[in-house]
Amino acid sequence: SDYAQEPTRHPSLRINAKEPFNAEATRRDLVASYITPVDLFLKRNHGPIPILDDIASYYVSIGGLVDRPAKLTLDDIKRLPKYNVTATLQCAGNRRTEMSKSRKVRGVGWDVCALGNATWGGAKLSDVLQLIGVPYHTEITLSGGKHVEFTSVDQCPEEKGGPYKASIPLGHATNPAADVLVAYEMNGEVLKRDHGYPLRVVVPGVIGARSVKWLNRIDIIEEECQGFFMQKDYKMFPPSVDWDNIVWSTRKPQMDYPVQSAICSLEDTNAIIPGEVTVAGYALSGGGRGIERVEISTDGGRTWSGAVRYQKEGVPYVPGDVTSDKWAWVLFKTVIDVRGDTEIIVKAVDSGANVQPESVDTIWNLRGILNTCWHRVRLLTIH
Ligand code: MTE
Ligand code: MO
Repeated sequence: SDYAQEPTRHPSLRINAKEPFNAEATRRDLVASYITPVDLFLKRNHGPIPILDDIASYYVSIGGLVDRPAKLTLDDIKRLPKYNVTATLQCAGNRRTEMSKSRKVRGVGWDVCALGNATWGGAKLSDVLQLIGVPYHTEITLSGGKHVEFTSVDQCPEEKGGPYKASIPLGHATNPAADVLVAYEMNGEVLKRDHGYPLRVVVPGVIGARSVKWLNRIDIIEEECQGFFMQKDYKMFPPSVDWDNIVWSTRKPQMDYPVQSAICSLEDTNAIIPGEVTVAGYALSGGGRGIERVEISTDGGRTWSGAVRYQKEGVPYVPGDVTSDKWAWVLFKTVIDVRGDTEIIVKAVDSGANVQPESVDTIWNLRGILNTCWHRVRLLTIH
């Protein structure tokens, strides 16, 4: 079968779909470290994992509306200045299972761990584009190019139109401060096959779907990418739109993700002995917005208390500070004293003062993306 040569994976992963392989870490594993080990990192695929081990003949074609089309080998990319960017990659489908409980949605079910935080090593896309004659901060080229399309080698099922593709606006791609990478390393090691070996794009602050793995082509194009995952998926619709009245063209492809947080030290329902309970998890927002507050409530959202946030253990997290990783999640931790049955709620506020919505119903959408409602877990006390 097409899936006869899949890589081996860590046995502790929670597998949500086997072929294509889609898996997430357990909650406790996910927040055990600020940097997610590669083995435990979200694996999100739409087809079999390609094998690209003939590096001598591998190259990325750069073309479209450019004067100097090029073929860049892995060495060409490695000769550009190398950057290490710590960025969280979150799938737009994170927490879909919970959304589906409110009203059924279509798509692979995910618990709260469809994300991971890694240090990606590679060249900046802005430098790659400069190499072929597109200067920094270009929103439109003389030949009318406005978007940068990434095409992969992996073959998605036929109805989803062949190789996986996505695009981002040219202004985003040519902004060196946006830290968009053509990456060849993950956590200081050569990128693993599951995560896009030999080259993948990493678009920090944007839903994972735009970070194309197993890069084959980069094209400057006039209109945004017309691929399935840009035009017929990963768009955010209001709750009134369902499969019988959807008009895909009425919405733009989703880019930034909204503010998000989840508790990972506890499952949805937990039997506990009364006493101190650790409430720990992650919070993040899109577009490079930091996390201003993480708040916990044990009275249904009437009152809230702040949780300690950190990235590096022992270093206070200050959103916007040059020492914090602007594209990365923050972890939080607090200890509460539990006397009887309790519901614990977490919500985060980002540096744009955006807050997670209280109820899933207000953000329900037919594809079950961007579930960012308050995250709740229940403690049932055993006496
Ligand atoms: N790139 C290719 N070529 N094929 C894919 O199926 N999935 C996308 C993105 N890039 C995908 C892809 C989606 S939806 C997500 S969330 C991320 O890759 C997941 O990256 P990861 O598996 O490295 O965590
Ligand atoms: Mo995704």
